[in-house]
Amino acid sequence: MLKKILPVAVSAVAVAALAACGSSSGAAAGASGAGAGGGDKIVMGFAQVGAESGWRTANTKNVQESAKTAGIELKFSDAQQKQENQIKAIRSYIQQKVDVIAFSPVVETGWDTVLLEAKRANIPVILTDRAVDSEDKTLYKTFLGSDFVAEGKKAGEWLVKDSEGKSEVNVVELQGTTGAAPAIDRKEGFADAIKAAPQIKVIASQTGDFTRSGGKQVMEAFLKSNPKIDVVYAHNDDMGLGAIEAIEAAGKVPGKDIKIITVDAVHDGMQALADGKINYIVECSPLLGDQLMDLAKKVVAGESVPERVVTEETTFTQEQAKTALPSRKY
Ligand code: GYE
Repeated sequence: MLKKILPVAVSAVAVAALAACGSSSGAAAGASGAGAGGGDKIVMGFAQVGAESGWRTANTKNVQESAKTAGIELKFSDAQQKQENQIKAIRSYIQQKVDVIAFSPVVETGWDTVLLEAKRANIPVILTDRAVDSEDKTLYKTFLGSDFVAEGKKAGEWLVKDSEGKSEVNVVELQGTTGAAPAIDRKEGFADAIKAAPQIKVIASQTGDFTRSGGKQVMEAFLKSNPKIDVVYAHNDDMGLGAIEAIEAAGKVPGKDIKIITVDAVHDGMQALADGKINYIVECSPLLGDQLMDLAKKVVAGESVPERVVTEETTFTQEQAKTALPSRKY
C-alpha cells in the first residue's frame, strides 16, 4: 500500500470482507490481499468484464504481464459479464484502499454511485477498453481504449466498396453485449457508413453477447427466418466464428455464399480470414497493458494524464491476414 499505512486490524477486516464477497458473488476479487498492509509497490485493483472472447483472454494475459513488468501489484477479478459483480469488486478494492482502480465497464450506464465512492476515498479510477456514459468526467482520470465508432465505420466502408454494382445486399448483424460501449458504437459507425450505399440493408440485428455460442445460436435463427442473407456483420471475431459454424451446418459456404465481416483480429479470427471463411476484419487491440501501467503510475504520482488515450489499429483483408498471422501476438 503506497502512501497509506493501514493499521493491521483494519486491513485484516478488509481482507475478510473481501473473501466473503468473493465467495458469494463468484467474482473472486483480489485473492492475494498481499499489498494491503505495507510496502511501497503500487497496488492496482482491476475489475475485468469476464472471459467471454479471445480478445478478453488476450487482454487479461497482457494486463497481468504488464503489471509484473511494471512492478505493480495486481488484484484481479473476473465479473463474468455481470455489472453487479464488477460493482462488488470495485467496492472491495475501495475497502482495501488500493492505490488505483482500473476497470473495463461491461455496460455504459449505472456507474456514478460506485465511481463517486472511489472518488470520495481518493482512489483514482482509470477506464480501460470500454467507456461509461457518466456526465461527471471527474469520476475517472482517463479512458484508454479503441474508438469503436471508427471500427464500425471501417467495417461499413469495406462493405460499401464491396457492394458496388450490386442491386441488393442483405446484412444480418450480430451485436455485442447489450448496453456495452463497443456494441453501441460499432452498430452506430457501421450504420453511418452504409448510408452511402442504399442497396445495403440490415435485415436483422440481435445480440450474441460477444460469445461464440451466442453468435452461432443467433445465426441459426437468422438463417431459418431469412431466405436471402448476403453478409454477416459481427461485432467481434468470436460471434463471427460461431456464425461460420451455423452457416456450414446449413450447407452454405462462409466467405462465399455469405460474406463475413468482424472486429478484433484475434488469432482464430485471423486464421478464418486467411482460410477464406471471413472476408474482412477490423482490428481492435487488446494489448492495453503497458499503456495502462504507465497511466497508473502517473495518476498515483498525481501527474496529469490526457483524458482520452486512443489505441492505434488497422484492418485486414484475406491476403493481409496470411502475411500478418505468423507474427501476431494474440
Ligand atoms: O471486441 C470483444 C470483447 O470491449 C473491445 O469485448 C472489447 C470487446 C471485444 O468481448 O471481443
